[in-house]
Amino acid sequence: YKNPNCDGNRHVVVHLFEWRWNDIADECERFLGPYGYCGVQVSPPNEHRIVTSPYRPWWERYQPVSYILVSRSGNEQEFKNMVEKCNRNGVRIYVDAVINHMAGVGVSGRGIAGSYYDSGRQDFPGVPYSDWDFNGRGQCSTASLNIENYHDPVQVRNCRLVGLTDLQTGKDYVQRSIAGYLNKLVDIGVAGFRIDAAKHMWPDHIRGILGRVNNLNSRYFGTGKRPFVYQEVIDLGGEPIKNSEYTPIARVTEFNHGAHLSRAFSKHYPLKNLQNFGEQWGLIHSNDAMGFIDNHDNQRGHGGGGAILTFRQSKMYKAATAFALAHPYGFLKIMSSYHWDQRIENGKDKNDWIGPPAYGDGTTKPVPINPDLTCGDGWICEHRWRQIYGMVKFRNVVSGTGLNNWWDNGSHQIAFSRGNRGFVAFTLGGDLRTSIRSGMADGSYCDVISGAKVNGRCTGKTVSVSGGGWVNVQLSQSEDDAVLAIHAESKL
Ligand code: ARE
Ligand code: CA
Repeated sequence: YKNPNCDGNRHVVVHLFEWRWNDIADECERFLGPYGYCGVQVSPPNEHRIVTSPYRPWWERYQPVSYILVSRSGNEQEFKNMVEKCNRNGVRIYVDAVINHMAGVGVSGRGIAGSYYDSGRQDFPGVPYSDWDFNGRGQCSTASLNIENYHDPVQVRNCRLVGLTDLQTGKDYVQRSIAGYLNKLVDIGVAGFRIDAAKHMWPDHIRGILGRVNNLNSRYFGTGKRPFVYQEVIDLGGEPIKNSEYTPIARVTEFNHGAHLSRAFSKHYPLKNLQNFGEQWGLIHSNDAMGFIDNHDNQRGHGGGGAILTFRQSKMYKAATAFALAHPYGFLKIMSSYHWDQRIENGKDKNDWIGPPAYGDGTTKPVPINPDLTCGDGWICEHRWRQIYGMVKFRNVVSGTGLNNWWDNGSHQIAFSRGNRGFVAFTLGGDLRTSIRSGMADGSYCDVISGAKVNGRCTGKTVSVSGGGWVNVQLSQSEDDAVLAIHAESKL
């Protein structure tokens, strides 16, 4: 379950948070395929609650009503078309699987596909699940039936996460229902899953469910391939539940990866400290990790939080992302966000619920593309920022090499090579103008941060390597970016 099943030499996933299936299909063809992305994490595709107070928050999609493939992003036919078109363009689809729970208690009505539900009675006929499929007094000991104490692992698994009706994921019937949903997706051609709220499921239950999941569709993946799985377990230390309980099963989200890099690129400590970044910093093994700077929760103060860099601190964010993409650690995911107006009161964003750009009736807007490749209508599209897609390509080009020729100035300036395939330099403190040893062949290269190699010419800074691998680094503190990067395929 740890192999992402990428097509060819592709290594990075993008989370197209709240995008419609039709837009993702187009994006695979016009951008993600050509620019070398491996795949897309999509928002939950199953039927969910329609929340009207607040009006249509993004988080309504984390409240399942059934496993019918109708959601705010589109219907089943649109989902199938997307998977087909993306796979045809070499881009994989990973589904955010919300399987620990159903909708929050105390509401009834119809979900977005029209299925009736009554979460007060724990009745979800669209699956169907009934009261006896959920954890109750027999399994959860808190008076509220909610998780009240993260230091009690039984509560964390058997009680309700923020009031969400908690499934008995150990039950044969529940496992079969969940596996039925995942198998439908696998048969359509998805390449894997993010397991939402995996911390709230017993590891053995996840094992049991995955054991019932089919091999990937051989039409796209060849025979005998298992889905890629990454489990959402927030382990920032200090709680009894450890990500190491989950790494024997499949990959795990490594929240400390982005937390450390966010602190480093916010200058909480000198960049030179990153010399031994990785497992030596207490991170889980590189092959077990799904790494990222920010995600859809912690970019708005949900789930984990802390001083996480986001698109709002764009220069530092691009530099932190560039470091992550240049460094060999982990399998990586890029966040692709939409804009919302923050309203911070007492340190909390009152607008943390705001959903995607939408029309008055709550329907999500399409993603318009500007001539300079950026997106309009409130879609941020970090994955289309030149500094980010340039480094996604860098990661593909240097794949399989190690980290060599570490250089630092003892403080906020660093540089390193990736074998003889790539070289990066960073400064967060003062101009960086010096020659640094690299593994690169002598010649002229195009810096893929300030520009790109287009038709053999460089639209950004040209960088010369001479004298047997010495890079003439010219990177001033006042430039738009704190990074310079060249690779074997940006040679002029
Ligand atoms: C919403 C409302 C709630 C309401 C509930 C039920 O906001 O007020 O009670 O509905 O009606 C998302 C949102 C939630 C939202 C939920 C359902 O973030 O606000 O609740 O959808 O609509 C923990 C979990 C972790 C989880 C984070 C958010 O361990 O798994 O909380 N992350 C995933 C998703 C979320 C999603 C869910 C799970 C639920 O990524 O987007 O919630 O499907 C410490 C602990 C962490 C803990 C963290 C925050 O750091 O170590 O384990 O994360 O605190 O509590
Ligand atoms: Ca649970």
